[in-house]
Amino acid sequence: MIIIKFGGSVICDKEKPFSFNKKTVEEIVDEIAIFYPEKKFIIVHGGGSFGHPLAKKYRIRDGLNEKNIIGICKTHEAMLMLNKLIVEIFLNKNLPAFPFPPSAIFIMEKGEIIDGWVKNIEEMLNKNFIPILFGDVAIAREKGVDILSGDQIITYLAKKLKPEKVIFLMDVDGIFDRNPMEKDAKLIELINEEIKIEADTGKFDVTGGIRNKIEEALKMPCQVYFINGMVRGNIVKAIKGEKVGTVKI
Ligand code: IP8
Repeated sequence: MIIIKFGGSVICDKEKPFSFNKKTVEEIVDEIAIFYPEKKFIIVHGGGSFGHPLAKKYRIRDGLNEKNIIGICKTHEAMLMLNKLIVEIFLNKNLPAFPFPPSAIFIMEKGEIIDGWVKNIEEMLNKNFIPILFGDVAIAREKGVDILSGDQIITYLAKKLKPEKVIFLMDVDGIFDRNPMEKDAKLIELINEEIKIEADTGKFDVTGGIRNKIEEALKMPCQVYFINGMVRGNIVKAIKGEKVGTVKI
């Protein structure tokens, strides 16, 4: 089984609220279709320009309060809308995509998933469905509600379901040693403990987000790819195990 994250910046235009990159998603799904049903897939997509602007507007990270209860529902509703657009593309290509809203599966505490019910996902997977999850709002023990990111879901699923690999689709070629927009930015082709130590000691100018990705990749009990989801052929390469983007073996 392979878990693929559709990064928010790949499926949406970050600058435009409620924008959806339909053609890009169609092309991504075409690459996945080449391997189905021989390979099983779980898809997790990000919030993109549907979830993030609303999560910010309603201050969901602050937790549940009397002022934001409707906003929490609206954020979840926006994620359902984005999810529907993605699921429709799979179904139109005859691929049995089946949505699993994470708010109905996971419980969080201190920003982490502490509990989740993945039995149904496993069963559907065994029956050849393609479960589709997404970044969502979720119940959180101490603050009522929190944002649950697609990346956190993937770490949890990877530990529980032991996939053969996880592939992150990004809008850049992988993980870089500094901001990829900078002139001298170098792609990190291989992630291992050494790279993590170099990142921790500040040898790279990696942001918290990137350092976090390296740490999470090292925790996953499988191959992890970070590739550019906008470049056609990359997903095929990653699924076949060829050299592309950044890899944690
Ligand atoms: O884009 C965020 O998911 P992510 C989900 O995977 C919401 O971090 C609701 C903003």
